[in-house]
Amino acid sequence: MTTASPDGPERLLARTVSDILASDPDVRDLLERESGRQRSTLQLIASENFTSPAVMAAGASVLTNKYSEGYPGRRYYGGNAVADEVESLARNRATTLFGAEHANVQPHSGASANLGAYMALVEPGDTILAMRLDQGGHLTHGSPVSITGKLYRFVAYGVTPATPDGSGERIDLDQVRDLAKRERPRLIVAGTTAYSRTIEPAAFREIADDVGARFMFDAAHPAGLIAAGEHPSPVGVADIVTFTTHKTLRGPRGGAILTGGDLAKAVDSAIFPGLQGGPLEHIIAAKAVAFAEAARPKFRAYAAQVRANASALAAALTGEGFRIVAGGTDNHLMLVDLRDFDAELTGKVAQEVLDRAGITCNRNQIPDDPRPPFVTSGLRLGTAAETTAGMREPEMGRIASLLARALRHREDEAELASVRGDVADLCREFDPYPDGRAVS
Ligand code: DSN
Repeated sequence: MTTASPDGPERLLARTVSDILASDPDVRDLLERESGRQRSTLQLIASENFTSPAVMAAGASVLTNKYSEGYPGRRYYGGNAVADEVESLARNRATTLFGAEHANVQPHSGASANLGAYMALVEPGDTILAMRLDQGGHLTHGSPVSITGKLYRFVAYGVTPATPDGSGERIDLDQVRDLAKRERPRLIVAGTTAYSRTIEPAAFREIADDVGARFMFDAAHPAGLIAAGEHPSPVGVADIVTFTTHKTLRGPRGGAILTGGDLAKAVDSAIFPGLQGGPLEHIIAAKAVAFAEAARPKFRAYAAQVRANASALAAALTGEGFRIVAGGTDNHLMLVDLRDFDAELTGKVAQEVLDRAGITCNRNQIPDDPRPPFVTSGLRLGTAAETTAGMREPEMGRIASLLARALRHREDEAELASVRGDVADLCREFDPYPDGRAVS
């Protein structure tokens, strides 16, 4: 016999989001449209993925109702017995997954995680050495338009020049070393948003040690690859590792920080009360689900396939006449230089054309791009999402040919409609939510 009322939480959890949102058809219809868009077009944005229904269910749970300022065992509100267990579970799963001593799972985003790491490691006005945004870095690595660029004195390194054989456009470690010796930063940051090659944490550690700097690794992009052993782990090498949970790691939208026990208190205080208020315990529950999923052997196979698919896509695009920055990819993403394919084609136009053809990606500056950031000469593509949907190497060839067809015939609406139809057929074969639970 059950004592739950028909509208109690148990009942709500048993229903689909669409059923529940019958009371708000405006929002229900928007969610259904977005679900349809994600499932009928190709998702090639390198920072996106399809979470499991279990991750989504935890993120849509009753924990959204709970205030839990503080940390497990030290909260400023009552009623946190369950929230404490949820957050402890997420922390334990994160430390086990990555082999870290301490995890803070409260950052609402990668940007919050990075700011928290800076607050734990340096003082306003201190010098930080990080990668230039237009060479593959991130806004929070000191862009003048980010609060990070206003609070700290950033000095930037970049990549080596492009070479015809593809051996260039690698992080310029000689430049990192020279700048570190000249500028004496308190902190060196490794980590990128648009870099297709492996980043060696040990090389940065050595430079940081030479100049007495701390070392932070922003693993937002490769976190899932690191968890699966498909990218060298910065854990135990860097003083602090920040990451997002929604990219290759395939969890809910959010951030996290890993560190040794020595910096645990500084990191925790930086996030709360330093930067944030109440943690999102529903999202923390979803992070816990994702950490457990990423610990399974199936996830290791997934991450290996993500990389194999990225290599296959890069090779197929090269065959279509595109230049791949840095000559290819070691990870889940690639930067496509459009100029060899068509000197007139900008990243902005390519992104818009591909949107019309049902291929979702983002324009991106390539290293030393002659065009401004809003226009660009490149596209960034990633394979994390469509690998989740089940695609493998043969589908990467189909994607490259669809993408090239759309861009070659970009003035021809009938041809774009035909590509869109072929994209929809491909997506029907590889539906990430085959039982229709995209919003539940
Ligand atoms: N917006 C993320 C990305 O696309 O890589 C970085 O914050």
